[in-house]
Amino acid sequence: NITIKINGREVSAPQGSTILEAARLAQIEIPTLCYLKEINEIGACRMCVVEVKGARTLVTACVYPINEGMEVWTNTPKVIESRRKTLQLLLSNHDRKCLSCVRSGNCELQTLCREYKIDDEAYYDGERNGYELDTSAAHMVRDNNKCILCRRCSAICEKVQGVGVIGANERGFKTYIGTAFDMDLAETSCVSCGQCIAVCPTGALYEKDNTEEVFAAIADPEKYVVVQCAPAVRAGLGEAFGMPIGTDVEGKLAAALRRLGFDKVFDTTFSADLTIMEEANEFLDRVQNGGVLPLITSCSPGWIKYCEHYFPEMTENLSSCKSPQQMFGAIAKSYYAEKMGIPKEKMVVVSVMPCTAKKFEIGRDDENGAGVPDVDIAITTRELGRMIERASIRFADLPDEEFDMPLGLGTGAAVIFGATGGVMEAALRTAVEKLTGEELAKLEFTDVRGIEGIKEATYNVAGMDVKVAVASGLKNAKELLNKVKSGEAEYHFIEIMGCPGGCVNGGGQPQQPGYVRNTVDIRAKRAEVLYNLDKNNKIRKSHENPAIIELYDTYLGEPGSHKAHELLHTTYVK
Ligand code: HC1
Repeated sequence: NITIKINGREVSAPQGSTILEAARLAQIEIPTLCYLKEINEIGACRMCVVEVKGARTLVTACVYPINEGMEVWTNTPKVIESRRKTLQLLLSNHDRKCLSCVRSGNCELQTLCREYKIDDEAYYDGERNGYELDTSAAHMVRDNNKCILCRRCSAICEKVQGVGVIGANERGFKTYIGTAFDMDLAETSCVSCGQCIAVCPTGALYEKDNTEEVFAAIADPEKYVVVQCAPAVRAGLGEAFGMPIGTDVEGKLAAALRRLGFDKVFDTTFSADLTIMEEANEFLDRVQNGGVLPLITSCSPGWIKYCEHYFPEMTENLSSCKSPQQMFGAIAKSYYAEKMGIPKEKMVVVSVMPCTAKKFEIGRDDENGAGVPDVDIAITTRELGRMIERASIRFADLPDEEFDMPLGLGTGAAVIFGATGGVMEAALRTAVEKLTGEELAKLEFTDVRGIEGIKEATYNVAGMDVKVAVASGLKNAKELLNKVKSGEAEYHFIEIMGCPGGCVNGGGQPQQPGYVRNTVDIRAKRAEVLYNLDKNNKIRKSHENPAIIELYDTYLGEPGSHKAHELLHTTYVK
């Protein structure tokens, strides 16, 4: 370790640490804006400047390494003046319509401006870059007028997702974040994961807002509006109301949706169980009849788009199962509509998802099992938070309520879909019992749990070694698939989720500021909510969900039946 002094206090930190890291070890906070640990460590924004004894200028703490005996001051008048100038300069070319900005209240620039008392935001006003909004993509809007060029978006797109469709164009004052050749985002190989939105500190990147459509559908007496909620929403929504990361709000979520006026409040866990029935069946079929292996999961639309763009030769490995979101819509508009005597054209299916790619998924081809679109409107966890605010619902004061039946009944296996490894674990609980014909002694497949980017395990099932792998985050997916393609690794079954950590860390979840992202494992805390819900659920295997059993008995027949194929399976483009 190396010992230095920060603000007169002795601090010891490992060799190779930066000033920022050493300060954090001693609970001394230095403000940052562009810095994202291990993703964007470029010292560009200069918010983290500090004074170092003997240095000729202020240094950027996020990239400056410590050395023995160094003396650092983090809050001198000189430091504060420099940070104020940085903020004033950023504001001089910033769209300052903060009152109505989607990020007002949780914008990192706004917070710093308040903390540094920037009451002269026009101080450096001069020439402005006026940018047109890019609204071409189904899932998001890019507004460079609010961009501060921190490059967190392009870093996560390239380094974590391995996609790299946005980056800095031009130089100097003209620098802006854009696509190659200034194409519309919709024309690029953007996979709609929304990770760029999740890390954006300002309102420069945000999801397409579909909340008005939802309010209008609810208010329309001609419409029967049902809502479904993805597993991960209950592990993230509380954060939109200031609750600690890792708060389970399942009961309040159901209560809030009911108060918003939906006719029925259902749960995507129902159709996650259904997905397991179909996918386990598909897996066993491929294993027993020499089908294409490894089978790869298909519930994450960001991953699907990535596969189609970057690994088109592997689309045959994709499960033909629609995602639970889409299966839910297909069943709501067929089985449920028929049972309730509601014309399917009158039914509006809204989904609340932790994911921006779900907005894209609802418009894909072959996602209209009942002859009408499976899902009509997909909103993110954040949009639901805004709807709850707009309807003046006091979220924290809501009682816990239950989802409606029967499409609100899901098992413990289904709720863990929202964490990386969860789909694999859920599928194994069903596939192993089907293969062996015996009840599992232990339901937990802990090897596939945890937030590591790539996990693998081998299970001996009925005399066969079943090799499985799990990847989350598309760069990890790429690494895994390249090993499969080269023959370096061989698996029977692979789960891939587009977002690092799975849906709990989806691009549509409430944003946490950089300093939280850098110091707290958000993914693990949210995943814990789901694993606890699984543990406490009386039913923990998809094939034991009574609502699913009834659906097969009275409507679909067997998993993989003709009717199941018509409603619940889809196709891909190469
Ligand atoms: Fe997901 Fe899924 S787990 S993809 O992350 O398979 O979005 O939560 O709803 O569809 O169930 C997302 C989450 C979600 C689907 C399910």
